[in-house]
This record gives sequence, structure tokens and C-alpha cells, in this order.
Amino acid sequence: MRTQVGIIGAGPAGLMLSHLLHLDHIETVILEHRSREEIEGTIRAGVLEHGTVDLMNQLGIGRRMMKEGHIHHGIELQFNGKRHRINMHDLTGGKDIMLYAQHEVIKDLVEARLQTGGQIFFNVKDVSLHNIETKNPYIQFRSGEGEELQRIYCDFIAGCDGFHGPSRKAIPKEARQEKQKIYPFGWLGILAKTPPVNSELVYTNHEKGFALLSTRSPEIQRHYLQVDPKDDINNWSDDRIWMELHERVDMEDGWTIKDGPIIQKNIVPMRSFVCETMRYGNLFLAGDAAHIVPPTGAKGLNLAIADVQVLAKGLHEYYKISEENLLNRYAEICLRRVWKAQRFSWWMTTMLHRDYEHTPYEQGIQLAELDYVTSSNHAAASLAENYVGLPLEINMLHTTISS
Ligand code: RFL
Ligand code: PHB
Repeated sequence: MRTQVGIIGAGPAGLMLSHLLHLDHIETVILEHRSREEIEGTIRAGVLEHGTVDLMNQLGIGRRMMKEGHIHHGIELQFNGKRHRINMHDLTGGKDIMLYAQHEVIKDLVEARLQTGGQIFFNVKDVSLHNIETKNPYIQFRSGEGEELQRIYCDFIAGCDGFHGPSRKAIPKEARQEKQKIYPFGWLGILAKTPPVNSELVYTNHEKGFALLSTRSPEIQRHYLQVDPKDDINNWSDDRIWMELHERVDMEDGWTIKDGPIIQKNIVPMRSFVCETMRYGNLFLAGDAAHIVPPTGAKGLNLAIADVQVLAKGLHEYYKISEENLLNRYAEICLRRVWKAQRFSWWMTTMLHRDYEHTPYEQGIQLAELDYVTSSNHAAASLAENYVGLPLEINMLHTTISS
């Protein structure tokens, strides 16, 4: 089999890249090791930046998002038992975010690709990358357990296979520039059958730890609790989860969260990670394959979508005008956004979580940071600008290319 761009992974990065390239008449094949049902049912992100929303609409795949998603104009920060609103809409000159679940974005992208004849191989096994440092790379895989090995020859491989996929590891270790930070925090996430508790997200700093109130639909809510990353979800009965949420988010004025049946719960650890070697030969890494952020800034999916827009534009120039400048600058251009999202996600995480190693002095600084960001328009504007999403680098390329 032969294609122009072989894509590993049908997450937001791989599917969006395939769709963007299809619209540009560039051929792709996607290899995904999970089933379609699994990728369309995995609960992850919820917040889309305004640029991601605009892109979905421009590409004609935003119809369901505009109907079923919810636009939020602000967020709330809660500390010392009181809530403070950050009016992102006003602070950014009219920009908002959209609450629309990642697996719904996946469903929309899979449908768009399959409707236009896109090739997605689900349930593949033993995916490996070969000759990536040459102009003739290929991907080897089995179409199912026990099937024969097959090859896809391509001009380029896009490694969109998330943090644990094989693409990044195909780059020799000595050639990989990697930087990471592990946090002593985990998030226990739940989906609960309850009515919405608040019209906007509430990020809470409490002495027992961080809590986040989010939403999915009028019937289903998504909440998170800071827990020990090594804790076992079996230690958390539904009653214990609700008790802990009450303790952290209920307010002095009598406002209280509503309990209900918990239909899904799990614990995820938190890390910040950047592989600066986003290109190696004819392999390009995009999304979580290249970088991870803690979810407190709601940036991971949005960064994945930003990377593939740069890659799609680079591939456009390569195929349509035989120009490689943008492809050569792929890592450099993406990393500027990646590091700013790293900084923001680290900052939100540090400001909102309780580090039990902290001294009373460090706790004082943390509360002063929250007080500052909720009482100074300048500080709040900086949070808002980052939260709704910084401008996309490819839209500013005329300035960076000539500089
Ligand atoms: P994905 O989504 O991990 O997709 C990678 C795909 O590659 C497949 N794969 C393989 N395929 C073939 N062969 C192999 N050997 C393979 N190995 C892996 C996988 O099955 C998968 O389908 O990476 P991508 O596309 O880069 O997308 C990244 C996002 O998924 C991630 O950054 C976000 O979920 C992060 N995130 C959030 N991001 C936001 O922008 N806004 C949010 O509100 C937000 N909330 C969150 C989050 C992540 C969370 N968790 C679970 C860490 C909330 C949480 C709790
Ligand atoms: C979510 O709704 O899943 C969500 C919202 C905000 C975050 C992270 C996750 O910062």
C-alpha cells in the first residue's frame, strides 16, 4: 500500500490532520489500534478554545457542536470559601470557550473522514515505523490479531499516537530532546447524573485539595478532585467522593453541590512533558505524542489541533509549491505555542492545587496569587487570554518568517 502521509493514531490530532489534508487533496491513511467504539466512547477533554471552535466551523464539521455544545463567557475561581468570576469574554475583546466533549469531536471527525472516503484502519496491531530518517519511510502493521504483516509506504509519517504510542520512541533516544515535570497530584474524574450546578466552570483551591466543577449536558456533569496519583479508585466509594466534593466546594452562603448517581470514575496522574524533537527525518510528531500538559489549563486537545494546522500548511507548501521552509520550521513554530501552553498549565496547576509539602509561607504566596488574579484586571486579562487560546502561529507567519 502507498499513500502520501501515513498517520498513526485516530485521536484529535490524527483525525484533524487527515481531514485538513483531504480538503487539500493530499492522501492519507490512518492506523488506529483501538476500535471505533472505543475511541468514540473514551471520556477526556471538555474545553475547546475559540480557535478550535472556529476551525471546526470553517471546515464544516461544527454543526453538532454548535447545537449540543455550550458557549461559556467566563470561569470562576473559588478560594477561602468565596467565588470570583473571570469574565473572559470582556477581558479578551469578545472571545469565549466551548464546552463540548472530546469524544463528540472524535465522532464528528470520524464521520467526516468516512463520508469522504477516508481510510481509517481500526483495531490494527504491532504498528512500527521504519526508514524514518530517509525519504522513503514506511509503517508496518497487522490489520488484526494473527494477521500477516503489511506495509504502508509514504512520503511522510505523522506520529499522532498520544503519549504512549510508538512514534516518539522510534526516534533514537540520543536524538530526542525531552523535558518533563511530574506533579505529586492526580485527578479523580467523575461523570454524574445530576443537573448542572453552575452555569460556568468552578476551579476551587481548598485546604483539602483542588476541585473542579464542569459539565457535559443538562443531565450529565463532570467533576474532578485532586487526589494522590498513586491512589486506587476502589478506595473511592460514591459516598466518599460526594462527601469530599461537598467539603471542598460548598460555600459559606449555603450554596451546595447536588449529589446523584456516579456513572464513571477514574484517576489520572499529572505531568508536563515536551519532546522538542518534533521532527526527525520524515517523521513529524503532533499532539500528546510530542507534549503533555496537566489538564488544569484545558490545553492538550487544543495544542494537538494547533500542531496539525501547522503541519497541514507545511505539507501544503511541500506538495503544491515545492517549498520546504515551513516543514523545516515545523518544530520551531509549534514549540513557541507549546511552551506558552506549558507555562500556563503549570501556573494554573501550581496556583490551584494544594502541595502538602508546602510551608505556610508558600501557601501564603499561593493565596496572594489567587487574590491578585481575581482583583487585578491586568492579571485576569492574562489568564483569560491564555484560557481562550493565544493566536495561532501560522496566522502570524508573515511576521515570523521575515524576522
Ligand atoms: P490521543 O487523544 O491520545 O490520541 C492518540 C491515538 O493514538 C492511538 N494509538 C495508537 N494507534 C496505533 N498504534 C499504536 N501503537 C497506538 N498507540 C496509541 C490511541 O488509541 C489514540 O486513539 O492524542 P492526541 O490526538 O494528540 O490528542 C490529545 C488529547 O487527547 C489530550 O491532549 C486531551 O485529552 C487533554 N485534555 C484536555 N485537553 C483540552 O484541550 N481541553 C480539556 O478540557 C482537556 N481536559 C484532558 C482533559 C485530558 C485528561 N486526561 C484523561 C489526561 C481532561 C482529562 C482528565
Ligand atoms: C472537563 O470538562 O473535562 C475539563 C474542564 C476544564 C479543565 C479540564 C477538564 O481544565
